[in-house]
Amino acid sequence: MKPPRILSIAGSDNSGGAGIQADIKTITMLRGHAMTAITAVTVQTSQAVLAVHPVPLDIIVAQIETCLADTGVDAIKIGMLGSAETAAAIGAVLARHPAIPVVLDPVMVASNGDRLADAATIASMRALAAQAAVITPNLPELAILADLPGDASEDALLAAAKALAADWGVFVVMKGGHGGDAMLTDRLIAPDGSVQTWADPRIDTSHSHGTGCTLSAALATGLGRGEAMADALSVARRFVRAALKAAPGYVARNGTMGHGQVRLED
Ligand code: PXL
Repeated sequence: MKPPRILSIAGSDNSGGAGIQADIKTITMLRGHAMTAITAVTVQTSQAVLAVHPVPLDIIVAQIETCLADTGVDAIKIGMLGSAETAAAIGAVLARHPAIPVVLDPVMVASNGDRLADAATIASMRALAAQAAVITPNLPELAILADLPGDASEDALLAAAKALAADWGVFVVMKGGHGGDAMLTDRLIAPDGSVQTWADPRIDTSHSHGTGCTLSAALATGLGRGEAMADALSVARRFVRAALKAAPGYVARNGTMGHGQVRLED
């Protein structure tokens, strides 16, 4: 079988740990063919996003359309959108390709704490979510999508995730990384409200820059290969955990994961 063709629509992280760069490494390590539509060029360090340079809308759309028309696309991962207009334009393209599974990572804040989406972009994410096969919010992102306060209980967040899954007809991966427990629990909520749970000891590292990008790119790669949602998520979680354990530690904190060192077959 040929490698699955995975299109990442996301922002560039010049530090190489997150965004498009994390996606290309992840898709490649999982034996997919990575293609890109860059929405914005960011300038960032492990500590801060210093600048965001949006890519013109027609160039974003042209990057997507050429991949679809030429190589072909088995699955799409969407990360940083950059603007509400970009989200709407991507939605219009996706509407013409309803058979391609879409993983939407509702990127709002970089792991160094800087914002990557304004209020209008977040509002337009909701419309895009209804076109996705699966969305992958962390706990703060889920609270914002569901209009809950930032200190909402995990029970309230789970109920909200079930409601979003039903309303939008999507799977919701409720990522537990921002929870405080020593056991990290990720949940997969199906549109019918059924829940599958994965729990593992939290990996003790401060180098978690790019975990969300990496998980969503890995999930897209599995879906593009034709794997069922739960199977693709299992592999994606293993990939993230292995890359976290392999983080090289170039900087004091919030450094890159070790994508290139992952050997899942070991
Ligand atoms: O992980 C969120 C994210 C998404 N996209 C880009 C990023 C980051 C975090 O740093 O840089 C481009």
